Amino acid sequence: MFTLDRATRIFPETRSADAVPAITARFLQLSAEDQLALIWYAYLEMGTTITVAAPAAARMQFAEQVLSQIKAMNFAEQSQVMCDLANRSDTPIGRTYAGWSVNIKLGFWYQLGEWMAAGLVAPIPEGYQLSANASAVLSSLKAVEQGQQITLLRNFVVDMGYSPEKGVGQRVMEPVAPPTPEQLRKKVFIEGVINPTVNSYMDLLNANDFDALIELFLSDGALQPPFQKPIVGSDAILRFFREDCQNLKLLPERGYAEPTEGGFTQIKVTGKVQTPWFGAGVGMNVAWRFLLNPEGKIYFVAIDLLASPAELLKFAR
Ligand code: 45D
Repeated sequence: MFTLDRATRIFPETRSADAVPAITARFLQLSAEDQLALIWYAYLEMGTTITVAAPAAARMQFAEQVLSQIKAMNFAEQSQVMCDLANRSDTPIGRTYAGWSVNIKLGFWYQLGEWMAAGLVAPIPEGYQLSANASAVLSSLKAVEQGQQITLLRNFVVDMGYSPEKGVGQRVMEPVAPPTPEQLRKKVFIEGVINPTVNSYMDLLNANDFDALIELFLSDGALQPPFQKPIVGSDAILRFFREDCQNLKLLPERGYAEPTEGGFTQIKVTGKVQTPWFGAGVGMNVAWRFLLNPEGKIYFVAIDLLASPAELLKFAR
């Protein structure tokens, strides 16, 4: 029978973007000053080709207090706050930050970036010289696809701050918006796959209909986001959907389904995903690897960020 561990290894020919964990590991070796400057340079560079969407006010309200506290500080204090976050130091702001959902963290940095550019928050010192290692990490980052670049930036931001026991404690998230009304929903078409569960998965996630979406999963099912451990159990998966998955756009293109042991079915689908932060500006190349039980419920699904566009067409038979 399938165990979670075995499920994670279905479709082993799928190659994910190894550059992301590799560059992240090198980034984490850098000093806080280098980390902040590197992100700044990368962000500026990306800004010449893609625009990040301003976060909605509903999201920003959760970071507002900390943001105004920072705005009232002098430059030296502001730089210290940012270094403390990068250093994961135990400070009140570091603790508050760690409790925020990914999108609140991104919104917080978005605002600081705007203020840095406007001269309201301490900029990266003029003429700041990256260390040789930091320059090398920045070159590597610039060399990968845009979808991998934004994943790297997101990773950098997510891991900052201080959480005494990772993952535990009060989590602060933006409110969950109501799902898209029925008449406005669109349906995906996946070449090569006719499977009601997989199609519903895509359509319900695109409609932000998380309560219906979670019904597709077995109660002990698991979902593995890119570069993360599987999230196990429908309660935890539902929380993840509500917290991190609003307004995603899934654009599956093609796939392949085959029966496997115990009456289970494994299905691989490839296509693109857009994040609300960059809209149609960045399409990330992804694979979904589903394992469905004989009743068509999801026992496991992994989402992989693919190494290259060539992976979109790779279906070993
Ligand atoms: O430190 O089927 C400054 C799941 C300098 C769900 C800065 C999914 C100083 C199931 C510039 C100010 C979610 C798994 C910092 C599918 C400094 C499912 C600011 C996949 C930090 C398909 C930096 C979804 C800033 C996917 C503002 C793959 C950086 C979603 C901003 C991927 C970076 C979403 C932003 C990604 C990055 C979003 C906004 C990768 C956003 C990335």
